This record gives sequence, structure tokens and C-alpha cells, in this order.
Amino acid sequence: MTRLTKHLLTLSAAAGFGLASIGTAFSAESLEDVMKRRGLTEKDILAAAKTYTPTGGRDEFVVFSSGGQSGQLIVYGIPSMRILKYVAVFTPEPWQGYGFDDESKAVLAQGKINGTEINYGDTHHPAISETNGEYDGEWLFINDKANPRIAVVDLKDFETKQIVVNPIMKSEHGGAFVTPNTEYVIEATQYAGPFSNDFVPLSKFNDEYRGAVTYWKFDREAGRIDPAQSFSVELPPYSQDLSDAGKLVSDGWSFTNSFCTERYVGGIERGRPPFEAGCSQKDTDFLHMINWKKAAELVAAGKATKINDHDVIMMDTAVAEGILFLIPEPKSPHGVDVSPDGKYIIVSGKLDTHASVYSFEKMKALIDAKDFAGTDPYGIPILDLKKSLHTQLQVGLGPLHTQYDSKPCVVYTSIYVDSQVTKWDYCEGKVLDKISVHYNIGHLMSMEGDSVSPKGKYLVSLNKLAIDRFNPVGPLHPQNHQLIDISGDKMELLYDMPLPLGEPHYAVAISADKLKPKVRYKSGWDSRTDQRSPHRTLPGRERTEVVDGVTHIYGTLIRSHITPEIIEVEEGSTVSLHFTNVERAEDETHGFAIRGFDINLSAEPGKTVSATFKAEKPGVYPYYCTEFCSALHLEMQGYLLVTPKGYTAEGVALQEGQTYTEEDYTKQVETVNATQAVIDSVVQYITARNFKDFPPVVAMVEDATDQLNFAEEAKTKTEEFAAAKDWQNATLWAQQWFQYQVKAADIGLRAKTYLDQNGAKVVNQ
Ligand code: CUK
Ligand code: CUA
Repeated sequence: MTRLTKHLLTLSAAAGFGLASIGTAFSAESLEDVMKRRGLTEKDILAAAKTYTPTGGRDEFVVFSSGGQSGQLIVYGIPSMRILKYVAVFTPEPWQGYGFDDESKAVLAQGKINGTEINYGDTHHPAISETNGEYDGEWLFINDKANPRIAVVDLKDFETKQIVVNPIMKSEHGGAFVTPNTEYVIEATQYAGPFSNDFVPLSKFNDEYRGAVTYWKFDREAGRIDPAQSFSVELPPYSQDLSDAGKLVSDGWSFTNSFCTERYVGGIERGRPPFEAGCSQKDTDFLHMINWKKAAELVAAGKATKINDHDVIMMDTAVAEGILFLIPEPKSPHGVDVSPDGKYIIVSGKLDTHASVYSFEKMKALIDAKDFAGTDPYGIPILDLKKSLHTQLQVGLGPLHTQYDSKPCVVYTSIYVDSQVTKWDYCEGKVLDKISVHYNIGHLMSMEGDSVSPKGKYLVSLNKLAIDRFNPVGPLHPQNHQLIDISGDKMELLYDMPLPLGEPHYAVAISADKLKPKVRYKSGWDSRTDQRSPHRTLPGRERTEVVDGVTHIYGTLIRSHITPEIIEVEEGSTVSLHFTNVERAEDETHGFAIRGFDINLSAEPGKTVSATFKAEKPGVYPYYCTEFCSALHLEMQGYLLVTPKGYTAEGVALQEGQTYTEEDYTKQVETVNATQAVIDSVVQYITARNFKDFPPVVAMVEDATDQLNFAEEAKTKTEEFAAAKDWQNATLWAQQWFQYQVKAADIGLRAKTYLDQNGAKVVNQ
């Protein structure tokens, strides 16, 4: 009996009869002892109880945080603050095979700028798709500040599907923000530039450098942005900043602020004062108010100008048609956040102590009455600040961003300089509470805080500095996301989470039950185009085809072998590997790594992935599966043999290190029979219970049945070779038969444990 069988037998015994004896080994220490030993207060224990999530537990909210300059997305749960995933967006990421397989390389290639591959992004603002102003959990958009781009992530599989490059911007920041039915994804310029890709001297800044807001049309059916239906509105070179879409009463409008209406162009090395001086001279900058619904109609009516093959509504058209207005905002403004009812817009000035609450109703009335305080140098009408304001309130030094609570009128503003969050009432204009954070908070985020119905409960403070909060790890510190309980009158700090991946700017949190990701792809799926892959392969149909000089290998991956296991090509060949993971089981991903070609693939169940490369140098290149997918994972291996030009094989037979006899065969069959007994008992255990009431168990049973069918095939081959007295092949196939049994037994025992732990009932004996 092999060690594996013994192990299985022990496992099954333990699972069947011995469970009760497995430790209810509660530590002898009492809660009080632990508190004393670790120096914890009652408040700490309360915070722990509010965040601790026992094994198998799920979180109430799922957060999508920008990964800053990592160009990725960070997904974590609230209240546990456990990181669930990094989603590769603008940056190659080998675990997901992103940027290492042909399919995802094609997505990254969409993001080239002037033909240059860009292998990172500075992600700032993620936005979840909305239906009637509510997060719907279907899509996510995120911007790249450094290389003006927007990416589309599908929340069915948490994969990046599309990258679009802004056709006119040279820098951006105020994206991604969605309109209430995800008609458009908003992206606004940061640093002004010429719309053309040509050189334009800074001396022409006022006349030829421009800002803009782009409205990317999202085609929900296709699940992609449609660049041909997208358009922009030309803006002055004011260094536009954040944006937000109006909702309900202000639906159809969008708001974008700016921080350098001084139009300063810098030049510290030329003896001029730096940007920071030149851009903060004036007391106010401008909030831009754009009627995007009317803008879309103007584009449809042919009133846009084509620039770089993209529709742009020029400023004079925007002014003449009454879709663009400016309102002064104090001082070096940063955040702009529309209230859940769409009636108010809160703006904070970084160099001010106030938050300004604008009334949409008042602004709209001024526009309707054409009651303007003047025009800017580009002829854009300016609304009077005082007449537009609902109220202003002192909230602290360096206010940045504001988030809305589920309680009416209650908001939270991040106070950068003071390292605080201020809770205040924007209807009454009064401060309610303050809490210190660590340190220098940027954005903050409440649950579904950008929707028409924020969920309250928790707030996350996205701090810029961690300084002394964690064990030191060198001069580059992790970021610190702090979880704050906002359910009561006083804010309570619950948890510090280090984020070691880049500087997240913004995050969005959605109720976990709105996310419905799939567990497997349809068989042979190209996850990046969301279509059946032309390169998919079924088990038994693995083959090699040479087309136009390219050697295509159509292979499969399943526990625990890669088919083919030997690939032989001549030096100089172009090879295109196509592997389909033919597993149906949950969480049975296989990887594919090979020496020396910068190839690393990840094939989740059902997925087909490809890698095309040139086999330049003769040699031996082992490949293997990178995911520990079963007990025989290490044996999930193979060889790429690149033969020298003109090489002919010396002999046909492959060498084997071991010869097997009839005795070996008989021993192997004994093992198989013993294992079958284990399987039978597990099957009996499961089928005697109401396992069909447990979908995960049903899936496991399906998987185990698959494995037993494979075992059956191997058994047939075993018996054929045994009948022919070919003990070599008979023994090896008997071993393979056993391998499939082991996989089936492994799954069966997992299913049994699940049933035990989830209160399955005996239904027939
Ligand atoms: S920004 Cu970084 S803290 Cu890009 Cu929204 Cu304010
Ligand atoms: Cu598949 Cu390891």
C-alpha cells in the first residue's frame, strides 16, 4: 500500500468517526489574560469584535481601491480589511498571466501611446457602474493620470477588458466618474496641453494649450467603451481637477473644478517662481459646470469639431449653446462631490479652512435668468459665488474630499493638514465630530458613498503617510487605510490596514451581495474578448498544426498533466501555445511557466490562453504548472525540445528509468482496489445525505464523477495492456488509474467535510 493510500485511509477514518476527538482545544488563557498580556483595552476588544471575521466568514462590503502607481486595483473586504485580490489593469502581473499571454497582451497593447508600450499606470479614481444612480456591481472603470487612459474591468471575472487612450489630452485626473446610468464615463484633464500631438511652445499657453472633459460612451451590451460615440468639451487651460456627475435633480450635468486659473507655466530653473507659487496666487479658481446631455445632442447635430478623429465641442460653441459655465471656488480647490439627492455640490480648498456647499437649484436659476457676474478670458459666463452658495463652513486646515453618510445632511471631509476627519451637517452648516487619523488623509470613502443612497456604517480614511504605524520595512512605507465606525454619533477608529502596492487615491465600496462573479468560464473561453477562443481544445483533441510557418500547439491542462508533455520544434520556429484548462471544478487554476521565454500563463477553469514566441536557440526548456493543483502537482510538467536545424532522431523509443514486472502490476492493482474501497465509503456517506441541497457539494460531486470517469478510461487501458502481458504499460496505466482515484477521493473527502460542517441530514441509508 502506498503512503498516499494510507494517508487517504487515515483521512477518511478521521473524517468519519474521529471528528469529535479533534481538539476543542480552547486556549487555557482567558480573555482577560490575553488583554493583559497584549496590553489591550476594552475599546480595542470592541474594535476587534467589530472587525474580526471567523474562518469562512464573509464581508458585508467589498472595496475596490486604486493601486496608485502600481497601475493595479486592490480589492478588500469591510469590516475585516482582508485583501481579496489585486486586479492587473495597466501593469503586467504574472500571477494573472496579465501581459504574459497573447490575449491580455492585446488588451495592454490598446493602451500604447504614440506606438510606445506603457507598462504602468497611475490609477486614481475607480468607479462602479450605476443603474438609476445605484451601484449595480457589473463594471468598474479606472483612470490613469500619467498617460490619459481609462480601463474597463468586468466584475463578472474581475479582469481588465479594455483600455482606451484619450485622443486629445496630455495629462488627466478627474476620472473615472460615471453618470447615473453609466451612459458616460467622465475623464477630465489635469495639466493643460495642445490637443494636437505636435510641439507647441509654452509662450502659446493661453491660446493653444487646453483642458477638456471627455465623455466616454459606455456600451453596456458590448461591455466596452465605444470611442466612436464618445466626445469632449474643450476647456481653458486652468488645470482641471476632480469631477463628479450630477444625479437626480442635477442629472445631465457634470462638475469639474480646477486649481490654476492663473494659467501659470512655471520655470523655477529659469529663475521664475515655481508652479506652487504661480498657481495659488488668486483667492479663487473655477468650478466648471457642463450640461453633458445637451452636449451629446450638439454632437449628434454635427456641432462638434473633429480633432484627432474625435468629436470636440469647442469653447465658443459651448458658450453659444449655453452648456458651459464657471463658478468661483476658494482656494486651491481639490474635491468636488455631489450629494446623494443631487441638490448640493461640496467643494473644499486645500489652502482654505472652509468647505463650500453650492446649491444646484441656485446655480440653475442664475443660468436660466442669465444672471452672470461676468465672463472669463475665453468668454465663458461666470456665476456669482455668493449667489451660488448654500453655505460655507470651517471644517479644518487643508480640507480635500467629502463623502456622504446614509443619514441625511451628514458628511465627512478629509482634512489633510490637520490629519483629521471632520463630520459635519451641510444642511445646517455645523461641525458634529472630529477624529484624528494617521497621517495626512487624502480621500476618504463611505459605503456606496457616491450613489444616490449611501449605506453609512463604515468610513475608510486613505492616508498619505503611515510613518510609525507599522513594523518598519525600510524607507518606503506602506500606505495606511484606516477603518472608522460611523454608525454612532462619535466616529470610532477600528482598524489600520497597511497597503503595500502603491499609493491608492480613491476607493469605492459596494454591498457584497451585489457582486455576482462567476466561478468558471464556459469551456474554451477567451476571457479578454469574452468569446469562445478560436484556439480552444477539448480533451482528446490535443494536436499540433503548422499554419503559415507557425507551429500551433493545441493543448489541455487538467489535474495533474499538461497535454502535450513533449513538444519538439526546430530551432528558429515560431511557436504558438494554446492551452485550455478543461477543469470544471471551482478554484482549479493551472499555471504554465517555461524557462527563458518570459512566458507565464494562468488558466482558470474553462479558460483558453495562448503564448506566441520564437524558439531561437536549440536547447531543453522544461515547463510546468505553477499552481499547486493536486498531490501530483509537481509531476504536472513537460519538455520543450528545440532541436538544431536538420536534426534527426536517433531512435524512436523514449528511455525509461524503471522496468516493471507482473509482480509490480499486481501490487499496483491492490492499491487501486484499496483506494476504491475508500471512495465507495465516501460516496455512500455523501449520497446518504441531502447533499443536493448544497451547491458547492453538488459541484464537487460533479468534479469527482469526472475524475472517476477518467479513472475508468485508465482502467480500460490497464486491462488491455495486462491482457497482452505488457507489464510495463499495464503498471504505468494502473498508476494513472490510481492518480485519478486519488483526485476523486480528495474531492470526496472535502465534500464530506463540508456536509459535516454545514449540518447535512441523513436522507437515505
Ligand atoms: S486625488 Cu489623490 S488625494 Cu487623484 Cu482624487 Cu485627492
Ligand atoms: Cu496544475 Cu499544478
